[in-house]
Amino acid sequence: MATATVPPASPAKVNRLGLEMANYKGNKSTLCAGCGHNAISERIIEACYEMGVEPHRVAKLSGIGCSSKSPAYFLRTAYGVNSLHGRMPSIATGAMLANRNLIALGVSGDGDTASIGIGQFVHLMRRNMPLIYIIEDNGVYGLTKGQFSATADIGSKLKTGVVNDLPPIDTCALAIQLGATYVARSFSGDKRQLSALLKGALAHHGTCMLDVISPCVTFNDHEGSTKSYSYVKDHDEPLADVSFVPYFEDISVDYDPGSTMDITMHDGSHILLRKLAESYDPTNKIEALRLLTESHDKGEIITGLFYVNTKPENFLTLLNVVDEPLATLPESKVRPPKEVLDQVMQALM
Ligand SMILES: Cc1ncc(C[n+]2csc(CCOP(=O)(O)OP(=O)(O)O)c2C)c(N)n1
Ligand code: SF4
Ligand SMILES: [Mg+2]
Repeated sequence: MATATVPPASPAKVNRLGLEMANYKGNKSTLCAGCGHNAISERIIEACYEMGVEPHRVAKLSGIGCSSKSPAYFLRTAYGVNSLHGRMPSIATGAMLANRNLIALGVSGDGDTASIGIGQFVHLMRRNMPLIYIIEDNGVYGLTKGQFSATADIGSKLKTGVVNDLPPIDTCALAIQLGATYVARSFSGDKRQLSALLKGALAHHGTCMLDVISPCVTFNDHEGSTKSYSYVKDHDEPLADVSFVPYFEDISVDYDPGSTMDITMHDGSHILLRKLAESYDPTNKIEALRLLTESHDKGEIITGLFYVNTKPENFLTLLNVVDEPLATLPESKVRPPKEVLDQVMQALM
């Protein structure tokens, strides 16, 4: 009897660590189909795979909201804390102080960040803690059925017809003003730009703040909304074409230095910014704030890398935090000897 020959399965593609894309995935998403947050999870999976990030070194940190649920849908084998509403910055700070070898990946929402969590957010931004802080920004509280958040634009309309009459908080302008050292805005529907910005963030050793406009298909994707897919597509003004070349690949792209800016990141990777509007300089804080104010007044949604500064020391270096995780330090290093305690007691008597 003739037997059919089965062709051998082609080997799965692997990254520089020998891991497959599947190693970077998470649980099946329970978010609405078409939610922008799902697309952001996909970009995180790809960016970590392509950069060869070790999943067990990542700490996924979030608050409360549909956005804050999304770390369950990527990097299954990473650490994860889905914390309290608006409190992700404290949990992230504690995790990084306890183990500076971790790669902190914080995911928040516009409500989680700009409403209940604004106090925590502003203090995190002034510390230059090594952390990637992603705001999945849909202008509403998706999880609690679509009330306006503090990033909703003036004049934006809810499905019920309610119009927002308060000015939005621009989280990028706030982060730049406060001291974050890598600040960008992107759109969940722009695969290329978001991917490059995420990889740049993975190469940066300070506070990265990425505001990603991420439409809520259930509560904020209708006519009159300024965070719907169609509105963002019509008003998106990319500041530059962003490319990323990791340190482990040759920078063999041909580019004209007159129209392209090359930024070398902490790990030796490069971010290439092509066709910068009026020779925009993303290392100039004042220019970044001016650009954001002007584009907001014009009603544009400007996207791209607004500000980067690789010079300031990060919080862990500033505090002289030891290289080893605190949990693995021997007792001899963490416990003062009896004589020292006796001396303290004596001094108090
Ligand atoms: C202390 C506290 N206050 C209020 C809530 C209710 N609540 C849950 S999620 C949420 C807002 C979430 O909005 P956002 O962060 O924008 O996330 P999205 O669901 O839009 O992704 C609120 C107000 C809560 N869980 N805890
Ligand atoms: S309610 Fe909105 S934010 Fe929440 S999962 Fe659905 S589409 Fe996404
Ligand atoms: Mg939201």
